[in-house]
Amino acid sequence: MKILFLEIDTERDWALASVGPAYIASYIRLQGHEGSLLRVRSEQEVNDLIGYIEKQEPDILGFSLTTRQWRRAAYIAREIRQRLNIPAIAGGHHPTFAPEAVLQAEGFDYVCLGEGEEALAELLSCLEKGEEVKQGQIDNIWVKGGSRPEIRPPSEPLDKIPFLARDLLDEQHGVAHLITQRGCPFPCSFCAAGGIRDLYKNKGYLRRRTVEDVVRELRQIKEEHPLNYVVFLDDTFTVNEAWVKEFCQAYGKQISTGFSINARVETVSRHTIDRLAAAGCRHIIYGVESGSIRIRRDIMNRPVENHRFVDVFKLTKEAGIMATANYMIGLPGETADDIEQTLALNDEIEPDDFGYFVFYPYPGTRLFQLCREKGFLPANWLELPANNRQSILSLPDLTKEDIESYYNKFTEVRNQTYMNRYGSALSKEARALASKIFEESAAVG
Ligand code: B12
Ligand code: SF4
Repeated sequence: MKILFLEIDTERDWALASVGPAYIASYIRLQGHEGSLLRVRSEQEVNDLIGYIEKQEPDILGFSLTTRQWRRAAYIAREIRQRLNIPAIAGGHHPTFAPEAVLQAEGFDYVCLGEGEEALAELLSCLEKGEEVKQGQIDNIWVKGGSRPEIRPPSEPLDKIPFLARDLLDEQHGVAHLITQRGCPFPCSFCAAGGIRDLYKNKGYLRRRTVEDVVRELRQIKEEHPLNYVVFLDDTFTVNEAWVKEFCQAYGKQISTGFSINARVETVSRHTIDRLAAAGCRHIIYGVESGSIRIRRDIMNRPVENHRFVDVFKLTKEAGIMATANYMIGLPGETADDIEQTLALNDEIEPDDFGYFVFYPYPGTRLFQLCREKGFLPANWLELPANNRQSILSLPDLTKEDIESYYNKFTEVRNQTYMNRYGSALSKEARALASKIFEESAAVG
């Protein structure tokens, strides 16, 4: 059987395609099926897309979806269905947490809840035999018109899952992306990780590959392609100190290419940072989220003190690692004063760079539930853009205009910080161009 995954780009074409299809493709290829991916670029005409699909003659189409991709994906799936009769399945975070809405839409026949490797392989085998897939027949697969399926236990050990099919990832310039674990143990209320734990009823979702397996994948990449940089996509790379220690020793000796990770300040110590630096770590992205302890503790379920951010950013920079902070604004319960505290914390920690996102209530998160219960979420939320720069919420303490104006303020601060640091080294024209790029990069968020 031949599955064609469609990667739906929205207003921004991400450098990297979704990771889910690349895992699934390598798994189903071992069973004799074929998997490929087409990026549906933001400017792509639907007619061209349909022509391409016709030529490829897939047996089934696969959509891997975040909520941001949903609106365009629904439009594309409908257009395809009106012209071609090819079954379609959707998986990923959005279909996992909003499955009914996906199945109600024209053009989708199946939804995969949670992990997809084994579930899709079973679905393909069934379709290959020409059998009709009955409701409840395949765990994790929700058939249109049927009811919620059972969820199979998470795949383990993770080492048994074949390495990512890199031909589906669209990697460029010798930058390789890796994942060493699935799941996150922390309870942040804005994040989908808690919803995934609930889906698996808290049983065994948090798993990590062995260091040996991760290094084996990297060595294989090095043998086949130039390897210039490694991006670890794990939510929180530093979740287990002993694992990180073992990793740093092996990576430093056998790979040593520069790499970046995502981390939480709560999970790093001076030792960890120094070890990471010695192994080749060049960049750590920390979720700081808010400068207001009240918002972090009472709304985000993350009771960490401000001084921890200050200390960890200092240690990271001293170790020669670039430190980026990510912030959110426009959360339920947040006031203008809280956002001012975020800007003040940013001044204090002086990150090398920072990202800023207007809060979006992703389905499957605690804050989604809260927004719905409190009436902050509009009834037509699925029809609104999910782009992290405009709020879709009606909040009591911040208007949409307040949030937009703070978003612009973050853009201004970021622009100004760059100009103060590097502006004197630039010509007048280069400074004007840099400002323009800042404005535009903020606009695609
Ligand atoms: C790496 C990553 C990225 C990468 C790659 C995107 C991707 N989807 O893979 C990049 C940098 C591009 C990215 C960008 C964004 N991301 Co992101 N990202 C992640 C991250 C940290 C890891 C993904 C991962 O580990 N995948 C590993 C694989 C194994 O898991 P998986 O992707 O879930 O896939 C499995 C199943 O879902 C299923 N499956 C997936 N697709 C399909 C398709 C089919 C047909 C089937 C059958 C099954 C199936 O099978 C897969 C294998 O078991 C996740 C958090 C997380 N832990 O998942 C956030 C996450 C997916 N991202 C998120 C968000 C919000 C974004 C952005 C909007 C960022 C922003 N500005 O805020 C953009 C939007 C991207 C877009 N294309 O529009 C949210 C999505 C929430 C939601 N409901 O939409 C997550 C869950 C984080 C969070 N905040 O909670 N992201
Ligand atoms: S935000 Fe990061 S640390 Fe918090 S639950 Fe999500 S992945 Fe884990």
